[in-house]
Amino acid sequence: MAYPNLRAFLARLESQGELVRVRAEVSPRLEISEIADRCVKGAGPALLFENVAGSSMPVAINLFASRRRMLEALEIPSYEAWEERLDFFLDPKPPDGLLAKLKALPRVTELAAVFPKTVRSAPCQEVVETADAVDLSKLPVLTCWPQDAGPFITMPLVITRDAASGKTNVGMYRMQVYDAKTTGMHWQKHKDGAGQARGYARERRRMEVAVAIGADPATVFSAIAPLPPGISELLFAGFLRGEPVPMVQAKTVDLLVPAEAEIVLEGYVDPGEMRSEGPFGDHTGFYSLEDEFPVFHVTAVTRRRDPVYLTTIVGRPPMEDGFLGEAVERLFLPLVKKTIPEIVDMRLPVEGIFHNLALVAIDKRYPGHARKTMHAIWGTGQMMFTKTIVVLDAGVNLDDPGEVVWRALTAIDPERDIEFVHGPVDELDFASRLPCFGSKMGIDATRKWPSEGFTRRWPDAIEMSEDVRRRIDALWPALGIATRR
Ligand SMILES: Cc1cc2nc3c(=O)[nH]c(=O)nc-3n(C[C@H](O)[C@H](O)[C@H](O)COP(=O)(O)O)c2cc1C
Ligand SMILES: [Mn+2]
Repeated sequence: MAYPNLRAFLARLESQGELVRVRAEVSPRLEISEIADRCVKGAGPALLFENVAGSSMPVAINLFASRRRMLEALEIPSYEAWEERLDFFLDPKPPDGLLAKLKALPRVTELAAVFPKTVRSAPCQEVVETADAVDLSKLPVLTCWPQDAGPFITMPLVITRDAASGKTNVGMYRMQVYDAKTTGMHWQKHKDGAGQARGYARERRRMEVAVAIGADPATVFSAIAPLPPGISELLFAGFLRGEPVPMVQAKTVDLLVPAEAEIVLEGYVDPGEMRSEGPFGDHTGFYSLEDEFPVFHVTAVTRRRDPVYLTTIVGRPPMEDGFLGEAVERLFLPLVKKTIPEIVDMRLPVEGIFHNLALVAIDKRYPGHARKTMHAIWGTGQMMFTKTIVVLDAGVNLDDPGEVVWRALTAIDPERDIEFVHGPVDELDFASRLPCFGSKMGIDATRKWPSEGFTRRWPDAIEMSEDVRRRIDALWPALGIATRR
């Protein structure tokens, strides 16, 4: 059974001792950040702040801030189990025999369940505020870091519709609160929300936007999933849930919003209007400096009677978004492997903040294969931003940074094995010579072949022989030697 909403997930975490309710009064200005940061860095619990200065709404944070809670949110026992489940759909083999056919049946009906369904009345519309009643200062929006330009809504599900195709997009783009009725809209130019806004700009039309804050965890997660444009996040959420996401018609804009959301902001973005956004303490661990971004005018707020405000903070890793990022990496790896089949494993170490470093292990089959892999990654969706790609031979444990450094650096002749390319880089990259455009580096750390011009002999890595190892294993207790490992 999928979580119907955010509060069901909170209840699950609480029943497992994974949630702490904070009753002391704290300020949404920096104080919640400091507590949440200590918690995530110290492998602490999810937090529900019940007494937030200046607001009657409780604040939920760090709900996804551990691997265990992330798996709980997605309702999968492990990332390996997910890969098996996905394989069934990506590589459907006709089941052999009646028993196998019957076993496959529930999985096939799972597919029918993914389409969002529309409902008529919804908890997210228990209270409807329009005109003068719209007041964003009632929300306990966090000011996250000392140099931030103001409070930022950090976990919004921004819902928009493509002017041409009519397809809905859901993306998580932070929103700086400017005043009671306006916010920034930080969709970066490579993202689907920005792409759809360009469509409205061409037609010189206002773009209706709805923003859900706090929903069932799979729906929240779907907003960060790097799906190709036109592939529905809500369909993906339905697939994750094994149940459709119930949607309801928004009150003042022609968009469907998650019926079980805590809070929904309705309004519009005028494609021509830009305003200074930031600085914002970002997931790079540095402040993203101010820049021009679109403005979101909020014309209505609908909400539950007693909404929970869901948020997160980003900053110097590890942070909550590192665990969300790991889930993206693990959930999408089976799909990446389908398009770049030589990839055996891939890791984006958390300090590499998603786009700075990808470690890739391949099953090398032909000369230049490592370089082909790099270019395939640079040509695939949001992986185009990857600043450094290290390609290694299969068999390396990518979870062990020591092993990766040893393997990669012994295998390279830098001038020969490093490839520089120019192209789009992440908008948050502050070191590139131009915003959004710079260079990227691929390191071919695979063993070099004669067919690649390497004619010297390549030595074996040192391993003790198995029979000696077994003999010493048997002898070990009698030797009276203590080692730490
Ligand atoms: C906590 C959090 C905050 C994010 N903030 C932004 C943001 O402000 N702007 C942005 O373009 N992407 C942001 N992202 C990343 C996008 O949500 C992500 O790239 C997503 O795939 C975009 O959806 P889209 O492909 O439909 O555009 C954020 C991700 C997380 C986890
Ligand atoms: Mn999208």
